[in-house]
Amino acid sequence: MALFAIGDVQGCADALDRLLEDIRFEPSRDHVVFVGDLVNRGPDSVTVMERVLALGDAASCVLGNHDLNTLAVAEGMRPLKPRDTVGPLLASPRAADWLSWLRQQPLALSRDGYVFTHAGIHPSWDTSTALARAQEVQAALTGDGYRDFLAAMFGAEPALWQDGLTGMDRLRFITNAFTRMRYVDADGALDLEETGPPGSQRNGLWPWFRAPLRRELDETVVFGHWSSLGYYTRDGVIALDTGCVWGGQLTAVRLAPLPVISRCILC
Ligand SMILES: [Mn+2]
Repeated sequence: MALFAIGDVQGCADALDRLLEDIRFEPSRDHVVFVGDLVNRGPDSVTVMERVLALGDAASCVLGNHDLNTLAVAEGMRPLKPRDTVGPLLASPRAADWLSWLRQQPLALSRDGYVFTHAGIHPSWDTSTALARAQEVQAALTGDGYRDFLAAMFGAEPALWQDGLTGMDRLRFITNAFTRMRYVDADGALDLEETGPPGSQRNGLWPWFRAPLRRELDETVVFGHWSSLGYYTRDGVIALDTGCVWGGQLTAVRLAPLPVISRCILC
């Protein structure tokens, strides 16, 4: 059995098909974890959802910001913007199945010495704390009040984590850390404005995985979301968003059996 992770697909169904073929993915034997943003911005989110759900138990997924946004659009909490390409997905007779499946997915999961999230693990959290925080949001998303959560999920505040945060402030910080984070300041406050590669950011900001206060983790963090960072394998992380939807590549890594091997497909 091989364990793979695949970066941000964002509706790039052709690249996904070719990459699964290229790595000789065999659902009866292998497992793949998608690091979020399965849908939106790319040409064919419908086929991506069909492919991923057809993999059944052979695939896992963590939620990205575009997946959450799609859930919010479906519930009428957000408008479909000109750059959003999930219109056909939302209009499909199968939309309810796909949206229900997305809503059941976690913000973080741990497997075989790796922890998978869309944007990362907040540098002040260890893995077990992070998984517990992710579970708080998953409970809100899968519970009866999920529409209230989706309505109040958007926003950049609070930027700073405090254990005493409650209600939507708490859930919004957790959601932003797992799905939107790139840079933090010396106190771990999220900066959700800077999107460029490391070195391009304002003074006083660090990539979350190089933050001064970062806890050392036993697990390697596998994440996506940061296309300007690209494929990156230092500092106890493996970053996988190589900008498929922007004309870059879709990347897979084989995490087990070791050693880690990466494959990319041009989009
Ligand atoms: Mn993203």
